[in-house]
Amino acid sequence: MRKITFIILTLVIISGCSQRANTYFEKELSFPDFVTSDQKVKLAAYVIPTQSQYEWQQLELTAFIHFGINTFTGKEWGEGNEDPEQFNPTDFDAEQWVTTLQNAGFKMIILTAKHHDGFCLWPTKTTSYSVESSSWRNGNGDVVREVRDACEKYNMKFGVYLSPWDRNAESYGDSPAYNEFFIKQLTELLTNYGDIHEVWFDGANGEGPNGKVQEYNWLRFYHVIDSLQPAAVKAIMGNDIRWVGNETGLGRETEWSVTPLQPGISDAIINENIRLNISPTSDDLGSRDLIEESNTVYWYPTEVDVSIRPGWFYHEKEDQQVKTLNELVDIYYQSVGMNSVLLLNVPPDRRGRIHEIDAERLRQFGIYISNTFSDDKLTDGDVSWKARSGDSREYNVLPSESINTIMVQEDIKKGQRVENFIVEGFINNEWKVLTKATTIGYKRLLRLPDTDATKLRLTITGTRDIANIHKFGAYYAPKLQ
Ligand code: FUL
Repeated sequence: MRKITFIILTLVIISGCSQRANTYFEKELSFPDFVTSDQKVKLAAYVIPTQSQYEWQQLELTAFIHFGINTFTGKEWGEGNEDPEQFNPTDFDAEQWVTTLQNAGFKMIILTAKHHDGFCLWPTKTTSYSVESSSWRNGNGDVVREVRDACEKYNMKFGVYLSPWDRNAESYGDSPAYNEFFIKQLTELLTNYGDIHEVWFDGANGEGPNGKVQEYNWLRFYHVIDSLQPAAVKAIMGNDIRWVGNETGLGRETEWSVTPLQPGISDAIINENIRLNISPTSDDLGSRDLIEESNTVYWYPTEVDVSIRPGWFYHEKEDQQVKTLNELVDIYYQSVGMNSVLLLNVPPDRRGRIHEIDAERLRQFGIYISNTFSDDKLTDGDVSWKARSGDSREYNVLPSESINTIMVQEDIKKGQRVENFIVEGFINNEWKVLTKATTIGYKRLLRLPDTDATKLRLTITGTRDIANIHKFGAYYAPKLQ
């Protein structure tokens, strides 16, 4: 029966009746054998996010907190044999983390509950290598609890990073035993700390003490998350949120949220990624050519993870290397402005506080972004409209205002469709091309030289099906040094 429904949906879309029928494919679509290459591209335009993916995308700004034994040893990757006594923040203040980030516009915190060294920031029953064996709060502390409570208090979303790679666990490398151990840890985190909104799995993998490489049971890990926290998105080695492919804060100019790429969690997926010659770092993950070669496509949007400092963990020697406001703003344009969510890492120091330099930079960033984007210079950009290839719409700029930033959004609840577009400005009684770009997706930001255009015109020059333009905005972003 499901198969028949699916075939009917497919036929409705490729026959062109889809605009009336509201037919979409949530998260995943396997192409039936009978469709042509062009029809595949059209069908891909009907793949939409799940509710959790959609809510996640709207967060735009999310924060990573790398905190753990490395904070106290100066390392980036602990060996797993560091003395837990060393973990001893002197002025731990999770509320300071949450309020600092929230005031800067961040909507979620993802905490490294366990990094590769295996040291757990909560009193787990699975190992003694945790805060329980540290001198902090005489072994009675629980970082996960305090961060979770602070998030609750300030209405901030909360996620966990649980490193599958564990350099302390004895069972690591003994695959079934370690998978059980890992599932117990995951279960503790997903049962004892209220709502978890994102689970972040890094792909790093090493040999265990027995010299064997650990084989993770990803499907069971997924199952645990889906049953205990069905609204949580699974990131990176998870199949809801994709790694953008670098750690420098740079999204793609052309970023399709619909892609045949999936995280390499099984031989079948690994082989399909090889057949299509794709990985998270590929330039092209969603072009027409690639979709035509694909058997299945997924809504799998990108997250841009980058640290405010050179390292992921706090090191005093990097205090003067905190990213400048200018750099943070560039990162914002290259992540949120390129159809991604920004995951900015802000590592607390040995006191257990976000350092003053980082806090001040975040404050400046929050003010800059909110001042710029709360002041839309258009009178009529909020109207949604539908565009076929070649369709345009004109917008009015408020009198005597300069602009230098354009924002366009598609209604991704109806899929991602726009392949290219042009923005023109009406200057001295003439239309002049201001900028051209490819994809839009959830949000696209484009920078321009300052312009005094009195009207703007958006033309959708290419789209995979009727595009749903959700919002068009124009702003003035003050110059930075
Ligand atoms: C990487 C890890 O190896 C880094 O230490 C950091 O946690 C980063 C976010 O992911 O793969």
